Amino acid sequence: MFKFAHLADIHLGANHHPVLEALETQLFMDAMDKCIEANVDFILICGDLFHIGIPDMTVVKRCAQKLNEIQQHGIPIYVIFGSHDYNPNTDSIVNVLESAGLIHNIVQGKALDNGKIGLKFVVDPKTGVKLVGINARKGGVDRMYYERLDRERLQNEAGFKIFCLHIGLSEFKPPHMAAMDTIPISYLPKEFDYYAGGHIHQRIEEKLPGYDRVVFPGPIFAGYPRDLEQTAKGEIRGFYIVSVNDQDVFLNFVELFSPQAIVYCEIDVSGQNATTALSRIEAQLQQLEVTNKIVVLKIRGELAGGKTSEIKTWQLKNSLSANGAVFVDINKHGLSSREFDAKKRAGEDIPTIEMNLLRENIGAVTVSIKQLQGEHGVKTAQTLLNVLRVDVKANESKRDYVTRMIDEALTTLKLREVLS
Ligand SMILES: [Mn+2]
Repeated sequence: MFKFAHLADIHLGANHHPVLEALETQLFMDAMDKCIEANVDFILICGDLFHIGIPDMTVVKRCAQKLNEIQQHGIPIYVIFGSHDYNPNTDSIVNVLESAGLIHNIVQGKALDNGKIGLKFVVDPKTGVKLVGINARKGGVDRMYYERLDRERLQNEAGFKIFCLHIGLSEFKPPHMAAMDTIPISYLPKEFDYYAGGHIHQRIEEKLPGYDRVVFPGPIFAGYPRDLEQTAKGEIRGFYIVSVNDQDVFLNFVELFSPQAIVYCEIDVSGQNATTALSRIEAQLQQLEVTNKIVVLKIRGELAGGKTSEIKTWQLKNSLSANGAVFVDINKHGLSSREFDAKKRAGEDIPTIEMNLLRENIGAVTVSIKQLQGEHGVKTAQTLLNVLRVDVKANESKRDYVTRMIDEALTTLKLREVLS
């Protein structure tokens, strides 16, 4: 019989508010202590141990101390790197911890003669468990690794096998993560005893023919405000301790952080003017019991008058803090105002509004280049807008982002040859 722990998406260093930062640290320490108490044979961390490649050194120091304590107990920590662990220009802190022998990256791959990618198993010396995995990379490079994976050889290997991944699977994509890039499960080799997932910030425990145990523990706390919101709505955060006894595999989810710690409140202010809305929100918040709680407040709807900025975030935060809240997150993404958003009429989405504005104004463009005139001009402008509105990718350096933007803009304007 043996036991292992499976964690992912710890995101150390993500939270800067003192209360959240303390919780983030505490929950990681708790998780590690529970692994020691349970006497696990090894620990798996499937990506995103840290929130960024080079985090605050105090965060790193605390983590390294704890990893050292785990090592003193003779428990190896096997990892794959997540999308957040990757640093484009230099080594990340996970590379440093690996060099120091505190964690072991299990990814050992090489290109095979037939164009496929072969992965080598890492065997845990104590239990004989065989581990393989793929590190996450930015820009979908890891997707290509999965596509080219030599699955057959991995499938045929005997023994208790674990496949570690840090990518979403199309079959198990939560609806609120619809925009996330995923791979079909058929990219993974079949017949592994356990598929240890990371990257999806939600607990998932599933199976499909050939894939008996597909498990994503989700974060142990929160890498983003949205994680807090999901927790407030009922997601319990924690990790897995998996016990294996001959043919029997038992999954035990260890709870670390529960919705009781958070008060979630969603207020719709549609049809009210800003002043009335603010005082009604204030009144509603006074009804909440928030002492020693984290508060996640979502304000949405279309104001009939006034500006959205008149719903003063600082004022609401102050009154909640005065009532004992330890941290307040206010989300106004779904809030708009009819008066100051007159262009946005019912049924008109942003692309339509942009198209109409471009058509109305294209006549003012006085250049002889056909591509920039009339309907051609409108199309070019809209394509350029779409290119320029793309956000910086997770862990993309500012320099890489600027280069990518310039490059794509030049391609859109067909200026690349002219300038090269
Ligand atoms: Mn993550």
